[in-house]
Amino acid sequence: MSPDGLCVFCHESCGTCVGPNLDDCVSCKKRYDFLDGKCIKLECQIGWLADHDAVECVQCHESCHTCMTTSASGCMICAEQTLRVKIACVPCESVEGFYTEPTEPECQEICGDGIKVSDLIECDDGNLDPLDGCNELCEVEQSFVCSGGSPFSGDECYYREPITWFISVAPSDITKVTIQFDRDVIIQKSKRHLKLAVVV
Ligand SMILES: [Ca+2]
Repeated sequence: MSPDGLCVFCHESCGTCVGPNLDDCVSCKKRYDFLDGKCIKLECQIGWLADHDAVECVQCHESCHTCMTTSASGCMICAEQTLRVKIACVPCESVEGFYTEPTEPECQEICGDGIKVSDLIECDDGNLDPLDGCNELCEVEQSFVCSGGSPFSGDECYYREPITWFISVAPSDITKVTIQFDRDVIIQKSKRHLKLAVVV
């Protein structure tokens, strides 16, 4: 109330007051904290948490980007180069199949270790060899299909186009037969010896 007996508004930060000024608050509005006779709003930067009892910003645990409490299990968003496992954010290396790439904020999946634990790689056939369906960057190669990759097993890759092949016979010697394929193939020896009869 003013000296002339009229009602006046409290300061916008006050819940109740004895005057209109910032330092006339008796109690604070919601989301304001009482400190040194004034109601203040704690604005904490990312990675810090408003402690309304101590009326100060406190740092989140180092594994957190943002947090609800300052403990290791209080992260809302995990810090860079960590992964959430149950309630905690742990370094990439703590999770099988992942590693830390120093220049990347996200954990990276290991390529070539024979397991596939995320969608960060297309395939993992347990090696870094190209031309077998899953290349050295763990990308599915053209015309291949890979399947079976899981946290417990690697991918198996198959060529999805049928193989085309040609047979030719040397005119000078009909016992010499040439078979040509449209791509590299692996010739497996059969236990049975087959005689081929070539008719020209
Ligand atoms: Ca490969």
